[in-house]
Amino acid sequence: MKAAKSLIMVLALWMAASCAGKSTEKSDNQNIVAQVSIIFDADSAYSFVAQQCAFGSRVPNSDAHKKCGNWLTDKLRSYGASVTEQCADLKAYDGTVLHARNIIGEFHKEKTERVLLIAHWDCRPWADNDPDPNNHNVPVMGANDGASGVGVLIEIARVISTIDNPNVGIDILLVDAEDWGETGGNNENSWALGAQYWTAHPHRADYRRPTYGILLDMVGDENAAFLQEYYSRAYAPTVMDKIWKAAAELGYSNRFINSHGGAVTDDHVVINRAGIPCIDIIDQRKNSDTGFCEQWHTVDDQMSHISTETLKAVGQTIVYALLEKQQ
Ligand code: AHN
Ligand code: ZN
Repeated sequence: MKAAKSLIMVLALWMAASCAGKSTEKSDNQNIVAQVSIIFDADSAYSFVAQQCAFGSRVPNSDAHKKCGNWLTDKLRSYGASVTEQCADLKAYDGTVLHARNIIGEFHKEKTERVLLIAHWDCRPWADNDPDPNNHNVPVMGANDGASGVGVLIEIARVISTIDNPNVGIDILLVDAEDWGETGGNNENSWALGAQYWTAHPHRADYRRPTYGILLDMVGDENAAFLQEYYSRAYAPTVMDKIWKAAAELGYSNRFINSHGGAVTDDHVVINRAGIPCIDIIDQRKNSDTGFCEQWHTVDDQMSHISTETLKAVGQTIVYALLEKQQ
């Protein structure tokens, strides 16, 4: 019953979004505001975060990593994406060879207008920001740092599977080997190895470059604060304005804050340098030493800090931005 009802809602929404001549863009978008809460199921997103954690820490070369990668691929396929697994042996800064796997799910390949949605699915091998030095070699669970963004994107994949003819095509890029980087110092290239590989080696020869990109990183914490990250503002101000405006229209200005954040070395920098304007929706804290939440790169990055409300704010904002009439 619930499924039938939400299908009708999606159809109504899609008709509203495509009947430009019959009503104003404004009322179409108000209609969408009313509907996104039904379409994006935050409990489902939460369960996708939990399911990744249930494999254990998804550190490259581990059994949990392999199993979770298989699960992500299967999930995207089950929602109708055309999935490519891009495998590569990547050398980390400490010499370790990472058997990395980028997972790309493409929806509606025929559409020329495309949006790229990105999250990293690997976990950091060391909780080197933990207050207890005994934990510095323990792998991070990454409920927030990794699994949260991926969970939101798998739920968005489920949403897309319910829509017949969206006005944009969506590419979901789950990048590997983001978090094996060198803390401190200036070894910027030690991070985001999977994204670096993908920009240097398109996953298929005739891959059409998307119009813009949105990276989700640490989007699940109960006290999340999405400040306007520096590189995102510099490279992709139009995308940033679109997303912050969408959040405001949905009533999420408490999470998507109109305030400038710091510069974060992350997958989006690599993607911007490859010519795709891309923002990073990332939880930044002005009053913390690291610039991130307290649990960042500690053994306490666990499901207990993940909030359905935060996942909902992020997921609904993105779905809204994808559905709204292009301006
Ligand atoms: C640095 O700490 C240099 N960048 C943060 C990128 C990151 C790590 N995101 C999640 N984990
Ligand atoms: Zn990290």
